[in-house]
Amino acid sequence: MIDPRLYELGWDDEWTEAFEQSGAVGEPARVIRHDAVKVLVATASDVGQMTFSRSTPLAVGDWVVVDNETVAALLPRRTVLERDNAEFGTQVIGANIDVVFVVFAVDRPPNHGKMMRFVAFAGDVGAVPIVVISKADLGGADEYASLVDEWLPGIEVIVTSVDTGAGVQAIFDRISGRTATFIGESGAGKSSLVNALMEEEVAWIGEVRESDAKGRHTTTHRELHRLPGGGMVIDNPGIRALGLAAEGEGVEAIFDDVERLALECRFRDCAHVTEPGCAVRAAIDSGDLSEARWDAYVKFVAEQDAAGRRAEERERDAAARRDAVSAQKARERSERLGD
Ligand SMILES: Nc1nc2c(ncn2[C@@H]2O[C@H](COP(=O)(O)OP(=O)(O)OP(=O)(O)O)[C@@H](O)[C@H]2O)c(=O)[nH]1
Ligand SMILES: [Mg+2]
Ligand SMILES: [Zn+2]
Repeated sequence: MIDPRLYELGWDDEWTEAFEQSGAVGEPARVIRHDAVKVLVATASDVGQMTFSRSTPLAVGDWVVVDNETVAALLPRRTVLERDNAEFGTQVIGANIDVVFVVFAVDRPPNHGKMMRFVAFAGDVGAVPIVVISKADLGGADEYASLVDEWLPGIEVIVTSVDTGAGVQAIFDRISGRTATFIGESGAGKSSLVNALMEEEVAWIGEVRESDAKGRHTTTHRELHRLPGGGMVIDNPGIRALGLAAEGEGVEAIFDDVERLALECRFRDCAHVTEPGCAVRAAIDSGDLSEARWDAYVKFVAEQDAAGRRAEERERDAAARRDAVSAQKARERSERLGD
């Protein structure tokens, strides 16, 4: 029997199904915080620390089955927001996230490339990306919003200010009882928005140095917060640079118009340079597609391809290491047998 209070943590009937299919014995719980060796989980009635086995990497937002203060099973993730980190490999930001708010503050110069990158990243996992233009009380939000309209047609924009309270209700409405996260650069105002939603200060807010508007990285851990009135949010440390994932729908999603156009070229392998019947060139010539947008698309695709090659290389290296280890083990075994 599922405790109805679980639904306040983001549970739904599909999770009941996944739980039953897992065959795991114990109580469903959600990971709300993750430390090196322990996780903090919430069950329907309680919050507590649990140990988990190293072979089951967990992330904030995961649904697990707990038994005897131990995580017994991980229910299959619906979405995983993760980023490629050259140093540490893949880093999971959060699991089972429905909505990603990509936050940009008006006190930094607008940069459409950055915006597209963050939105593509959110779209990669199948979460709904929404752009938030924060600190609107400082002025200049319109310029930002029109840049989003130009470069990210179809993506929703919410203009906010925690000083005036503008847009906070709209964010709450978009979460609508589900699980959301906030991503963006340090100092963008993510924690401030989370606090505004919580109606109290739960996350640490940093001071922005006035001279250069560079925020310190004040949010250092991820934690799932429960909103009064329903819904869950994960605050995130600031992200400075974001690489594109090798695979994923993000780039396709933000360049839907360009991809559709390319399908209309006469030749299937059209390089969109000098080919006759090229729909892309025709659209650029007629002004339907801006040269700048096309260039951005070409750049994003090239970067995605490069990420794909790097991922393949890493996979090949890992396979070679596995082969070397098993060859070594086989040698040791035969030496022991020989003794
Ligand atoms: N004027 C104004 N300032 C804001 C607003 N929202 C946030 N700030 C200020 O911007 C600074 C950074 O806000 P945070 O919420 O800590 O930013 P963050 O995105 O969580 O930063 P990291 O945790 O470092 O990634 C703080 O000094 C806030 O007071 C706003 O709506 N208006
Ligand atoms: Mg923060
Ligand atoms: Zn073409």
